[in-house]
Amino acid sequence: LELVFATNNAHKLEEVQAIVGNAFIIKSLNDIDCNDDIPETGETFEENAKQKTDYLVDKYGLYCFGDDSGLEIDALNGEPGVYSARYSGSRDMEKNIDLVLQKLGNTPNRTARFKTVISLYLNEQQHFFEGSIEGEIIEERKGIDGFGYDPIFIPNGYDRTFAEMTAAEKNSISHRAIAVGKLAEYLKTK
Ligand code: ITT
Repeated sequence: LELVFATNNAHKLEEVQAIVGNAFIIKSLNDIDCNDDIPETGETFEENAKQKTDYLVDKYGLYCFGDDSGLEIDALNGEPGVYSARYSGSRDMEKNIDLVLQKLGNTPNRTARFKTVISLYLNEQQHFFEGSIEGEIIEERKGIDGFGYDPIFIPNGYDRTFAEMTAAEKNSISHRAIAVGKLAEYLKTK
């Protein structure tokens, strides 16, 4: 089975490829010569994930999946949430992380979670698969691996950030690993 992954984020592509192994074949947007910046205007991860697959279905009629994800911080009322990629107004992750740390200041309540919702369009049917991981936001960056907000997030039960873990370690516990695991289980039944 071949599915197009509706993402422009090379880190997501790499993580999902590593997680699925040979369970199914992933084609990137590059593989189908699509350079489009797919619109994301929804208010929930579900809506945005569906917009990504709807776009490919409408334009190319392809079976595909999309990942919409982000970081929800309790003390910021769930922000950055669906605005995670552009929280500071740009995709500059230095600025996005600075803004989170500045807004949190030295508040003791630092609980947060990463969430991923995967939208799958296959055989004329729409499905969603979710994953989340609880943790906390630390006061300064640690680690250089991973991407996005990984340097400031420590998952519960660990003493290192996602950015201090190997890719294999992050990919065994992450929100994305959980959602992709559910996707792969579902695809096995097809
Ligand atoms: P596509 O829409 O093209 O897939 P994107 O980067 O715009 O790529 P999202 O709209 O889903 O993706 O935004 C998610 C943002 O949340 C992402 O840019 C990161 O800043 C952050 N994020 C998502 N998953 C993450 C992870 O595993 N580790 C750290 N940050 C993550």
